[in-house]
Amino acid sequence: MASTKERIVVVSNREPYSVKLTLDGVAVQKNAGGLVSALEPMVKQSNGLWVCWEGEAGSKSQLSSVINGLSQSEAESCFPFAVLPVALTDDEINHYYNGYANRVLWPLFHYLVSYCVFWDEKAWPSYYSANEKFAEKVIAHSQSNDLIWVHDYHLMLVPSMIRGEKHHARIGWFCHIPFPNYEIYRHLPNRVELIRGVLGSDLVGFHVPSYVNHFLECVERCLLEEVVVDRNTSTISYEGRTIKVIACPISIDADQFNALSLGEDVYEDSLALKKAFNVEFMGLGVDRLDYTKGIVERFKAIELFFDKYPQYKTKMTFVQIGSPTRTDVPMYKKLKDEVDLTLGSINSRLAEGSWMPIQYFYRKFTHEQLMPYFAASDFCLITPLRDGMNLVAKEYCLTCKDDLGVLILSEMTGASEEMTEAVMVNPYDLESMADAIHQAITMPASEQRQRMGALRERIEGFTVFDWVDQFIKEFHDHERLNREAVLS
Ligand code: ADQ
Repeated sequence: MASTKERIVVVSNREPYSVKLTLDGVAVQKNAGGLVSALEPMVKQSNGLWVCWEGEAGSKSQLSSVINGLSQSEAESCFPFAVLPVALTDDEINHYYNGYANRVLWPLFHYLVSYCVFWDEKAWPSYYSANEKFAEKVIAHSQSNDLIWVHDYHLMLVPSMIRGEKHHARIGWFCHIPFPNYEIYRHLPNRVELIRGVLGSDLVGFHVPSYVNHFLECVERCLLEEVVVDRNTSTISYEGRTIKVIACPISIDADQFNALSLGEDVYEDSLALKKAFNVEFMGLGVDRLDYTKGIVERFKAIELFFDKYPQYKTKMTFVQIGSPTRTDVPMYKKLKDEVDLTLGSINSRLAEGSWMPIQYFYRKFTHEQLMPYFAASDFCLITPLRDGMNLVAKEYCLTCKDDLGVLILSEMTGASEEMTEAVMVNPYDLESMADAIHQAITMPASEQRQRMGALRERIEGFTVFDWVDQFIKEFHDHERLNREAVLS
């Protein structure tokens, strides 16, 4: 937990709350995802701050326009802590968020180098200036004892920018996506600046040990004799400071998912779903419609499954829930077309009567709405080409009724390093995925319970709240060791 004297200052691109001006006043809604729920109590108890992008200019839900229209007491009653929005120009949004962050860093860190758009000359300057704006906001509003916790690949330069102004600032950075090995990372023209940016932190966190190793390797290869990397202690000596690098796997709010799964209508709704699809077996995929999630390959594996095991035609349906995401980025529009085309060709070739091999919903579901789908599924197919962690895998395991259900998981996810009882697949190997589906629907109940029980226990034993506590504890431990080293 945070010590009593320190405030937690969270810095993230995404805002923790959505706001809307209504006739009755301001409607505030917590943004979905465990991150806000996990950090909210900590920021609130420590009287801390949250620095984030203000949202789309001119929109009714733009944070700053709503906040500016409120008195201080109104603002205080709306949010449990101070939210400090950062204003970005349209150009910055296009070239920083839709540009450098999501057309360079996102594909590259997911090993999809050919998806990177390196030719946008405004991308890097916009990324730099947007990071400067976040850093300036933190510099203007933070105090010396604050623990400043910066999140994700959008803001890799912020730690060093803050340190440049406040040499003794206490800064952590956490990366929610994979960190690639040097052979991939070296493609980045700004690879050195980004590493220097992150090394402004005292503590750097990744989901799993392999990302830690990749980062240490990249630091060593990019900065050569400027750094000393100690692999045994996972520390880096740089510019007279020691930076600790840790693996700290994010998880979910287990109590919340256990409670949601026991919701009044979940079981009945799950039976109704299977009845509506008129099948014996149901499989499920839940993702943002992102090319890293491997949805097209998954559909092709399902087609192969029905070709290889035709006895399951009309008996099994696969349901894919894909929520729209980053719709302003051209690659995402292209992916949507590709998913639609693949789906159309499979369904038109294999459909029999009213039975469809794949049912597809292109819209966002709330967690409550997902529950009956999780509960009705005999297996969940989580097959990203790469994924930092993947929380849907963990959410599914807590929602399976009586531990019945099979998780089929891509070995390219961070989750696969922890969730070893899942049926592992290579998302590029369609045949192995088709066979894994067959293994799942023929798996004896006793084996399902054994695997799922172990997965559930592990998730319940380390929740998203433990993740926050671990990061902060590691921060304090690292500070203490640094102090002791100075004294000795
Ligand atoms: P994401 O890429 O967004 O997150 P993921 O971890 O799978 O991926 O999901 C985050 C949340 O979004 C989950 O709570 C999930 O239920 C929800 N979600 C996903 N698809 C949905 C859909 N179609 N409808 C409704 N809800 C949906 C990034 C990284 C991940 C990492 C997280 C957290 O890419 O690897 O696990 O951050 O660090």
